[in-house]
Amino acid sequence: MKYLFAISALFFSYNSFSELMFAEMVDLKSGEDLGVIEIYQSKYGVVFTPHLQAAKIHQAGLNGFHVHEFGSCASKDGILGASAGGHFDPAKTKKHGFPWSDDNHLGDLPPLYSDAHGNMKTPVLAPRLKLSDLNGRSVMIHVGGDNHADHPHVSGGGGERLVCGVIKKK
Ligand SMILES: [Cu+2]
Ligand SMILES: [Zn+2]
Repeated sequence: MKYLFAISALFFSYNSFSELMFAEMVDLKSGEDLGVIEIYQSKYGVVFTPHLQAAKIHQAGLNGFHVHEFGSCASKDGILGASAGGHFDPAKTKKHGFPWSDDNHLGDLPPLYSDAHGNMKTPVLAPRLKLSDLNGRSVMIHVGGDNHADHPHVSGGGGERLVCGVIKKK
């Protein structure tokens, strides 16, 4: 609820865009609300703007960030956030890579930057995505960075699922 005001303010600042989406992001371990990621279509692709305060995560630096296939953040088989499925991959490439290359998961995004206080505020751009791809999917933030390859570890070497939100229409 406390983010409603921020979302409305953002909506008005971006009102030249026909559509705005957002995800309310939850710490998968504690269930705590960490803020919103606001999502809009720019001329150059989809922009994800985080407004997150994740101090309890205590990790400055980059965190892997992806669109996952399903619009659920629930646990499954004892794994936090597993109901979100894998990285969104409509072309069935089964390959992890860069947000701007053509032969990998469409859901591969640039990582989100967190400062020493757990603030995530820096927007990222996904040039291949369209807003219409995102209805009913989720966004996931992982422990640690992302090397945008499947080597030496699959899916960019990202750690466990840390923060998740279902993408919704404003
Ligand atoms: Cu992910
Ligand atoms: Zn991927």
